[in-house]
Amino acid sequence: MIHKSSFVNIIGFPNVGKSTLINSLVGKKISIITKKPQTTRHRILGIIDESDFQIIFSDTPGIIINPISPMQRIMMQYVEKSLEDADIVLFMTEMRKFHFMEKKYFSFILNPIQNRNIPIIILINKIDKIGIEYSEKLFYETIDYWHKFIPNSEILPISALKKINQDLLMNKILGLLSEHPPYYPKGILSDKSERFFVNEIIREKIFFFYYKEIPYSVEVFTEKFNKNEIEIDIFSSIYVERDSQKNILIGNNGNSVRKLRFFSIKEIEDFFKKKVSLKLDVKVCKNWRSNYNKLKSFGY
Ligand SMILES: Nc1nc2c(ncn2[C@@H]2O[C@H](COP(=O)(O)OP(=O)(O)OP(=O)(O)O)[C@@H](O)[C@H]2O)c(=O)[nH]1
Ligand SMILES: [Mg+2]
Repeated sequence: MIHKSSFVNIIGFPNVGKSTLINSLVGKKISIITKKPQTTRHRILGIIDESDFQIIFSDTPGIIINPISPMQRIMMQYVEKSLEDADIVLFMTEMRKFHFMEKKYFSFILNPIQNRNIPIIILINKIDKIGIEYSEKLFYETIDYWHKFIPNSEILPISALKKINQDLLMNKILGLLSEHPPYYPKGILSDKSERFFVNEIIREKIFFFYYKEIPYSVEVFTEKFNKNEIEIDIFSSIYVERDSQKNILIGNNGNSVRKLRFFSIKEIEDFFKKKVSLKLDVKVCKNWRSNYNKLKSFGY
């Protein structure tokens, strides 16, 4: 039997819907989603397989043109690596007016892949917004822009949220897979650990409940994850950069962190399908985003 396997890497600017798509493709929420840009900080693999194929999807952080902090630089290394090892690139974008999107930005994306002549599918996401937030005219302008900018590329309008054209996308990907034995043991959903998913679920709730720079100043690190037949006992530390942020996170009489804990437990239970007991501790780790050693210890 011929077996096919390929790395299908999702790349794009922040907030276009990359994580929403990978979750929808693998059928489980392995990557957190928020309304705010720069939510995803890691490269996260989502793997699906059948007896005769295995597709390794990669979610990646949104492209930052001028990364400033060491953390942002590491995030962009994940994107670069993902461009290097892709067998197929899904470049995701949205309908927009193009005055910000200077062409020079795209050499970052196109150079590594065009040299290797690998297929790129341009996904125009959020087409469910046509007629609501975006005009049909803008939709056709967007298609036209990409046709002119990357001639011969495949362009597919989709909605990751509403699963519009997902079957079409899957069929295109299946048609492009290369003959190769499976890269990972069959049945593995992701390369990430159980602790990683806990960290991310808590981080998603922080994005939801806190404002401004707080979610960006936070890192979650799960110190303890003990699972038995019935329940999981978890202890996670939440690191912020300053004392003032710690106070905000905890809130008056601990009200804010209690709410965070409550909603985190709900989702962690849903993810692992087990009862969860969760202890949270808020700590200050000054300027962790700028400290390579700290970043390394957090798994970057
Ligand atoms: N209307 C609509 N909204 C969408 C669609 N796909 C994603 N979104 C929304 O867009 C926002 C960003 O989605 P994400 O999946 O987190 O985007 P991302 O590209 O992973 O963002 P970063 O990780 O920050 O780079 C969320 O509010 C999603 O609900 C879609 O097809 N239609
Ligand atoms: Mg994301």
